[in-house]
Amino acid sequence: MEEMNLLDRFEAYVADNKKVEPKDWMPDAYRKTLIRQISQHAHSEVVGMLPEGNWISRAPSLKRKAILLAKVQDEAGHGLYLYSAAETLGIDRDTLIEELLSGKAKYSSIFNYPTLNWADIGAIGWLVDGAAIMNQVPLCKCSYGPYARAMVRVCKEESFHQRQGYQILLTITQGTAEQKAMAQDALNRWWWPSLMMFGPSDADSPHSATSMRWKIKHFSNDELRQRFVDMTIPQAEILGLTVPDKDLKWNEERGHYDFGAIDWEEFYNVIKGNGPCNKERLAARRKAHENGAWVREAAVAHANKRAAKTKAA
Ligand code: FAQ
Repeated sequence: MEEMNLLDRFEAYVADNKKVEPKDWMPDAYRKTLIRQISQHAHSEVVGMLPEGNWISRAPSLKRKAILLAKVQDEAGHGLYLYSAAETLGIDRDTLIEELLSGKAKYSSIFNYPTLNWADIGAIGWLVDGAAIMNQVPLCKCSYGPYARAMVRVCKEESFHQRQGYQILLTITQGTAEQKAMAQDALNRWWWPSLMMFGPSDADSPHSATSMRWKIKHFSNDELRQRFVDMTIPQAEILGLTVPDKDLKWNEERGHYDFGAIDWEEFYNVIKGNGPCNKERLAARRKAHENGAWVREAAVAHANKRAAKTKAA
């Protein structure tokens, strides 16, 4: 039997739903696209702390504050798991952080929108975490072992996040007419950016075909976006809120909701760095990085001291 070359063997291996581990042979393009996706995902978790962090000191009660604080800390944890997963591919964390801070690396478009009022915190949990789960549950089956395993825990936590957001909105929508209007306003502003989180439509998604063949992605951007719309509309109805899309309607034949056209110009503008908060977000991350320099230096000094002690012993 003719021997299969490494690439063919790799393709057959992932097609068989087997996991690739850090020391296994993998094509350069597989490694590269995973570093790209996992690091972008890690940056998103970390930058994603900023819009909600903005409301920790202004949460309406001690209980809401404690919940929000825990959620934002969870996002930091997700960033750490994901940076660690990316590092197993042979890239170091300093390089990844440098790529974020220099503006070279992308992070999710959604975190470049402002949080203007408390209802926005509900909308982020409900829609942004809801979209994140829809996209990330299939990643628990990603062909790359360390990423898939990290995603299991991330998804459990995101599920709690989604519920806390929905519960905030459920409370607000049962309040005064003014509170209900605040919730509607939040939905109006977060709806379309949440749909954009799934990425460009399939016809314009350069990475999807290969990533699906390699079982990094199991569903296309449009498939997941459609699932999200189908799941979310009944939830909006329970809240008594209206999704800001005049073209939205149930399509009996397809068994899905039809929805209006996404403003892709806005999406590409945001990912190019020109969204409402891109500059503010990167400035905040740069400042946090500078302020944390002494912690990194102290950790290195401590590690060196311990290493010297072990050597001397
Ligand atoms: N924003 O060919 P595709 C969260 C880029 S975490 C910015 O379709 P792919 C938790 C894409 O990178 C949210 N850029 O690419 C949380 C590529 O650019 P490149 C983040 C985007 O990789 C909640 C180009 O467009 N989740 O929310 C976006 O096959 C609440 C072409 O796109 C993940 O990262 C976008 N929305 O599919 C935290 C999940 N979409 O690299 C705090 C993992 C696309 O060639 C509070 N990632 N681009 O320069 C994925 O599943 C995929 O990477 C996609 C994009 C689906 C995002």
